[in-house]
Amino acid sequence: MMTPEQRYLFDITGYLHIEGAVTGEALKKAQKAAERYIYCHPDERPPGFKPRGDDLPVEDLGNRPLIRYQHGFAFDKSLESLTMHPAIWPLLKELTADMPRFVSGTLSYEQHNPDRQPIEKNPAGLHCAREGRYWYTRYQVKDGRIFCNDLVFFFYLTDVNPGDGGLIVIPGSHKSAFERPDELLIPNADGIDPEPDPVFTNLTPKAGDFLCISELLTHGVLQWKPEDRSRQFLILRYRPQYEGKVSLPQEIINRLSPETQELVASASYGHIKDIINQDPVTLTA
Ligand SMILES: O=C(O)CCC(=O)C(=O)O
Ligand SMILES: [Fe+2]
Repeated sequence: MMTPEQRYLFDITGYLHIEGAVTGEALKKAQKAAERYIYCHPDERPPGFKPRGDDLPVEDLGNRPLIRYQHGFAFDKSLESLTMHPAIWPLLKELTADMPRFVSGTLSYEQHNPDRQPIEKNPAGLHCAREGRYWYTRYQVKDGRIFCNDLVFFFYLTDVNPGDGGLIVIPGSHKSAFERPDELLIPNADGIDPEPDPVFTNLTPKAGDFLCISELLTHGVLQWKPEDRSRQFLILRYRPQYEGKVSLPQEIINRLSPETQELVASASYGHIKDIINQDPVTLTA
C-alpha cells in the first residue's frame, strides 16, 4: 500500500519523486554495473544486450547523444533488484491492484548534443499515453486505492541539478479530459527548449532516486545542458499481469532470478503471485 501522503500526491499530480531510495554501496554497485554495460565493447556484450539501433557502424556507437541500452535491468543483480525495490514495491502493488507485470527495463544514457535541431512544434516533445493508440489507458480510484494500467518508474543513476534539463511534467495532466493543444509551449530563441512556463515542472532527481509516473501524465524532455556529465537512468515499465503479452526475449528471462521471472510473467485476473506476499522481495540465485 502507499502511504496516505504518497496516495494524495500521486492522485493530484500524477507523479511521485522518491528521494534517496538507494544509497551507499548499493548505489555504487548499480552505477558501476550501468557503466559496464554502457562502456562494454560491442563484441564482448553478453548475448541479448545491445543498444537499440545497433545496426549502425561500430564507429558510431558511444557517440550518439541518447542511447537506449536494451534490457539494462537484467545486466546485473544490482539493477535487477530495483524492479521490486522496497521503496517502490508497496506502490507497485497498490497501483496494479496486486497484479503487476514488469514489461521492460531500458538503461538510458544521454549526453549533451550540440547538434540538436530546433523543433518548430511541441518543444520538449510533450507526450502521454492518451495521445495515439493507447488512448484507452486507465487511471482510476476504487475503495480508496489508485489503479493504473500503464506505469513508469525512472531510477536515476546520476544527478540532475536545476538548470541541467531532463524530464518535465505537466502536474495533474494524468486526469485531463481534453487534447493537448499543439502550441501549448512556445519554443525559446534557440528553438530547442520551450520558453519557461509555469504549466510544466522540471523534475531534478539525484542518483538513487525514483520518479514514478502514470503514462497518462503529459511529459517531455528538455535538452541536456551539462557537457561534462551524462544523464543515466533506468526506465522500468509495468502493466497489470492480465494485459498485454510478454515481449522480453527468452535469453534475457533465463538470466533472471525466480522472483523476477514471476514478476515478468503474464497471469490471469485474480491470480496472486507469490512475490506479492513478500515485502521486501529478496532475489534468490
Ligand atoms: O528521457 C526521459 O527522461 C523521458 C523518457 C520518456 O519519456 C520515454 O521513454 O517515454
Ligand atoms: Fe515518455
